[in-house]
Amino acid sequence: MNSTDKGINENIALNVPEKTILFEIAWEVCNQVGGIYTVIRSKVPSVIQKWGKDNYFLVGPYFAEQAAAHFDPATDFSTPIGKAVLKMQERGFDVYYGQWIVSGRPNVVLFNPYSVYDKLGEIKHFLWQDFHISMPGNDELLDKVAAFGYQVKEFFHYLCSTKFCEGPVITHFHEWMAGLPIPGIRKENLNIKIVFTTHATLLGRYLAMNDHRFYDHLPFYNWEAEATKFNVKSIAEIERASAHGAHVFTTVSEVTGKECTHLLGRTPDMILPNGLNIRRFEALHQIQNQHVQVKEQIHDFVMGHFFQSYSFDLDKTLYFFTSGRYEYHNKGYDLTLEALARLNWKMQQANSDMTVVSFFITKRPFYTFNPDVLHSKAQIEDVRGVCEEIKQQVGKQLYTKITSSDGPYQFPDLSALVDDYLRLKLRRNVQSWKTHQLPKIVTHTLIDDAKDEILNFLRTANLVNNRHDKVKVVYHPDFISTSNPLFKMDYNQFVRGCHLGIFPSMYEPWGYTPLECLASGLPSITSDMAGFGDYVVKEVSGNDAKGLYIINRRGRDFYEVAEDLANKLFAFVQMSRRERIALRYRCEEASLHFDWSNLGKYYDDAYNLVIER
Ligand code: G6P
Ligand code: 1S3
Repeated sequence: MNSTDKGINENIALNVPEKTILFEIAWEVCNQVGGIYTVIRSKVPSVIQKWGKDNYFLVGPYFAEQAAAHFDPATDFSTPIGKAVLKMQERGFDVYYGQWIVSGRPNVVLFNPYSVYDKLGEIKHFLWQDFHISMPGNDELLDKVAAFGYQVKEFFHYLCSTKFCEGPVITHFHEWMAGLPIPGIRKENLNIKIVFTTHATLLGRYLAMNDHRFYDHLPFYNWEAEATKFNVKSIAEIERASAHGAHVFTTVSEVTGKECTHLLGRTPDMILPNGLNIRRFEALHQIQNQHVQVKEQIHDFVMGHFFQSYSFDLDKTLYFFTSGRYEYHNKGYDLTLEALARLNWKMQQANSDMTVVSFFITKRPFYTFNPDVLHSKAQIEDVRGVCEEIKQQVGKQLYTKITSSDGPYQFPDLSALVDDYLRLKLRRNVQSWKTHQLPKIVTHTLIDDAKDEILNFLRTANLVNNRHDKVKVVYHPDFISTSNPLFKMDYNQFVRGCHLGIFPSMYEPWGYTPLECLASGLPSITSDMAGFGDYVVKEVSGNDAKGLYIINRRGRDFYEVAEDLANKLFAFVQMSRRERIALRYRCEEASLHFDWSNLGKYYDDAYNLVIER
């Protein structure tokens, strides 16, 4: 691969002809679905700095609800792109031009997929006839992708019929949802350069989920047979057509590069690692204060959730968490659970005075919040309310008593200053709140509780929040947000209040979660099978000291790796507070490597190469 040949640390400057125009086309422009949104959005300020605002355009789908919050329509249509949009509108396309309301406010063109639904039959017919891409009739996402792709192709077709394409134009397509126009653009021989980046392969994801020896078997799969088996043939065909049609084909990590070679039949020309806009996270000396503030809020939740049954010392409690889309095996939830069970045993054997509360934040179908969890939370609020009342009463009485006493000064008995009503109220509230039941594992009522893999592991391992367990588990089957009554904070805040993120993925093209931890000043664990982990092993020296722990999973036995992970967790539990504080500073510092101002150079290199070709 080129990136390895040239040395991944080489500083490459953008070297394209003056007035080159860059379009980036992605399904997640103004439309948040997953990680690609983070890539595109976080990159905007640094791209604009290099390209200038007038030479850079993003293209995405138009969905009214998302657009209402993220899109600001233009009033000036006098530019070539504005004029092309008006032309498309004249032809009956529902297309929008304006700015994306994010840092950098880039220009965007958005196409409403529904506006050409009447032509879907014809669009699919030509996809089959021209490129052998078969699109089934009743797949909502594929329909939208086909309709969007058709409009994007028509848009570039129009631009290239004007003088616009006489100057150099680069189009950079991300992922199969946006890649579909590529074969059409090549067939029509439009005068534009094409870069395609795949952020995973769908077939790889399915295979990894179902084959524990996915990487060993990778060179031997028959893509067509496997795609048919998993019923993802259309998407595999789109991925292959996009990869083969691009002048420059790229992906996000070496790990996914290998998958592309075998499943898409083309080795990426280069690797474009994912960065972040680190400045958005930067809090410098504030990271420590923010950690303490948010940790207090997490303490509130933990008191409401656990202290109803029994208590432990919050000053000696560490918060671990894992998060991400629910792919039990791919995301390494299985390994994390096994390691936590081993950690529990190790801490018990060592008679540790620490407690670990481990959060699983993911998305599973549920009915609603568990009423007991909400009830306990409400009850502890009542207890807190009465404590506040007592505080006020005592303060007032103390003041009156001290100031109105004529005799020699004597400090009054504070307990006598609380009246019977409040004593009784407090007693009743506390008694009705306390329970003999164990604290709940899962905060919601799951639709398929009996078959849930996380719960089944915890049941089998008897890691069910027993009083004597040193490792407690809270399974939150929904992403957290400020409107969530249990945590009342967003994900980024939650991260800052924790002590360690655990992400030992088995299949992960890149993986933003550990990088986001790092940028928030939080140590985290990932694996050498995740694109990010693999990159860190090769590119960042002394990573352990920087709070980036990489678990070696490649070619190793699951239980051996689980033991390694448990040992790392145990070592973390044994660190002193002073060591944790120092590590948080080092994490934030190490995250600078991943700022787009540094990693953007790989994109520059891709654009230099596509111009050359
Ligand atoms: C920050 C604060 C310290 C606090 C510490 C707790 O560094 O500035 O005042 O003691 O966090 O750290 P811990 O790792 O124990 O949550
Ligand atoms: C993909 O999103 P995912 O979570 O489906 O793209 C992300 C951005 O490149 C990447 O971080 C992640 O590993 C991929 O899996």
